[in-house]
Amino acid sequence: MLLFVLTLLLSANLVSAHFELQYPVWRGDSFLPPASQYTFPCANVPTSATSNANRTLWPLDGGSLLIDFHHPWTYVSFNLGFGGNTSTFNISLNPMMLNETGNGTICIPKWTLPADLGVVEGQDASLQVITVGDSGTALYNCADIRFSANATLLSNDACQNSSGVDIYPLVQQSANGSVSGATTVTVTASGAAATATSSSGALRCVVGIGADGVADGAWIVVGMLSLAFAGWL
Ligand SMILES: [Cu+2]
Repeated sequence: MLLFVLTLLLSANLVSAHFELQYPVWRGDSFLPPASQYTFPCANVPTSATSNANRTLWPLDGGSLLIDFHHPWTYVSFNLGFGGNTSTFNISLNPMMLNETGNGTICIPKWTLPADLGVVEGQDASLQVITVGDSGTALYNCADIRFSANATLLSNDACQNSSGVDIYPLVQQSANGSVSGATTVTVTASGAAATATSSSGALRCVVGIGADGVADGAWIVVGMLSLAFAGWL
């Protein structure tokens, strides 16, 4: 029986190399059927008594994120839904989609929440992480959290990045494909602390999108990024 279970686990992981939401701890293992990361909004992993009792405590103004990406690259979005058992994730936490490259683990020491969210002590919520790959297919994972002033960020030891893995926001682009130079921002996750630098690296994802025909005209503005990434700097 044990061997059977191990074999099942192994094959499930081989067949579905998508992504793992490691922190906050995901609601349940979405690699195990009947879960499927293709299923909106939370990979067919419902909130249960177990997951409700196992909520990750998150600071009121935002907390750590640890995600293991299994694909060579993907776009990423973070959404929040309030309540103990919500399927409405109507609070977007990133003004711009993020472009993640490389496969491995990325840790964001602190993802700062918008100041006007009105989060209160003891409030339950769920975090939804969506990735979109080159075929336009979306994958979903959710984590159940509870906001608490006593919650801490991940320690430096726990918040480590694999080498060669980067994540950075998409940038504004004109309809003719030009990007105004000085405002290009690349967020590079390295070591325990993510840093932000100016780089042409962010251009790669803009070009990639155009080639896929997804982008059509201008992207919204880099100025908004300061809000989302204030916690990374
Ligand atoms: Cu996959």
